[in-house]
Amino acid sequence: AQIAPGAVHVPDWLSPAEQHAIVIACRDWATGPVPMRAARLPGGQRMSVRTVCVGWHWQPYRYTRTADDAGGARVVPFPDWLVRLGRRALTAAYDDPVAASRYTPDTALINHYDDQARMGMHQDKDEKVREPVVSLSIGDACVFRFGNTETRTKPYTDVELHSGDLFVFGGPSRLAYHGVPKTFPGTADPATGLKSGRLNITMRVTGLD
Ligand code: MD3
Ligand code: FE
Repeated sequence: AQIAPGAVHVPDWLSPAEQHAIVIACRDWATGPVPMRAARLPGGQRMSVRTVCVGWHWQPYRYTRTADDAGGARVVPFPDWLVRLGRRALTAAYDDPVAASRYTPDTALINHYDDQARMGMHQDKDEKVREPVVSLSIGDACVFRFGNTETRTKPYTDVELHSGDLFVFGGPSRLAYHGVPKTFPGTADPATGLKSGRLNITMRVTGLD
């Protein structure tokens, strides 16, 4: 369903087997050279979600190749299977096979939400290009708040995201404010392999080299 121009929600897109494979990959990354951590904001506060990155390392509010805020190791390369998954995601969301075949995400941010974690309303504008963002949800359901491009307040649309859902944000929606005001603890199917909480994978094109 199109929530706004360029913002497309595809419920139940990932199969249980794909969700399980992604959980295993995220667990490997989370315990790899740059461990999953709660990023520290410039003001000093820690984010309530924990994040691990592949391709580029995101720290509020820039991308680096080495995690100088998390031990200094080099982040793992962006895997080809994730590029292919990103192209399938664009194919599912938009009627534009040529754009889908050219889509080449080079970074993914993997956020884990425990039962208390939230994501305040923000824009994603640390990327230098405005290619679509692909979002995959696994584990507990949540309320995703999709706002407008002008303010972090109303008007916004609340959408429930469930395990396996795909959301693509491109075109006029690419710079919309968005956030996660709550999750629904204990709603996940344990078959994904995720023990608790909610996992969100966002693929992006940084435009960096
Ligand atoms: C709309 N993540 O990592 S995913 C983020 O569920 C982030 O962890 C949330 O916001 C999460 O930056 C929301 C949905 C999402 C991701 C990126 C977007 C929506 C977006 C970029 C532009 C517009
Ligand atoms: Fe975001």
